[in-house]
Amino acid sequence: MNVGLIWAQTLDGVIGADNAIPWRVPEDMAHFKATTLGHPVVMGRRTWDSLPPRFRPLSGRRNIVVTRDPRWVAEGAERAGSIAEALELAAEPLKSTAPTAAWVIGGGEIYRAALEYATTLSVTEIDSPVSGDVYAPVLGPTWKVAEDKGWQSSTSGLRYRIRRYTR
Ligand code: VY7
Repeated sequence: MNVGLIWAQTLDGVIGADNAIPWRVPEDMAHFKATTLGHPVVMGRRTWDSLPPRFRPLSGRRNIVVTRDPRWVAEGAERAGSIAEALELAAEPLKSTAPTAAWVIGGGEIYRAALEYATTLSVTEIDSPVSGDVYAPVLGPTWKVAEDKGWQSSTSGLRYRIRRYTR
């Protein structure tokens, strides 16, 4: 099973502020949904909390939440005690065929722990210098840009570009 990480960041690497994404780029949300739909998604408990309740669990996807709290439960989510356990859960077939890919969707602590398992990254760069308190992981030199859709203009007025990395 391939493991991908998907995030959106400013050019400075900011991905979050006060447990939220500090910009609104609808085209990136659509890209996020199209990329992850039909695949298991792995997220940290804080990211689960950050989703507006009406969007939890993320529809059309197995939602696996990583937390050290053994008593944590939420409707529509499966709990895992570590990234490794989450990826084992994600790889086990619920339907007739095993999943080909899982997507790790955040946040900062989870991206740093999951990077060693990943072979694909989808990184949206937002050209807006907003400040924040959570950062994207630092990428080592083995990661190469495999696709770059170039700068695009959002209806929000912000410029963004979507890059896929592989190694
Ligand atoms: C997270 C939401 C947050 C706030 C309001 C609505 C990239 C993104 C993420 C995570 C963008 C989000 C949502 C959007 C997705 C909808 C449900 C509602 C869906 C990420 N590149 N971009 N993100 N939702 N990990 N990586 O906006 O979600 O998918 O069904």
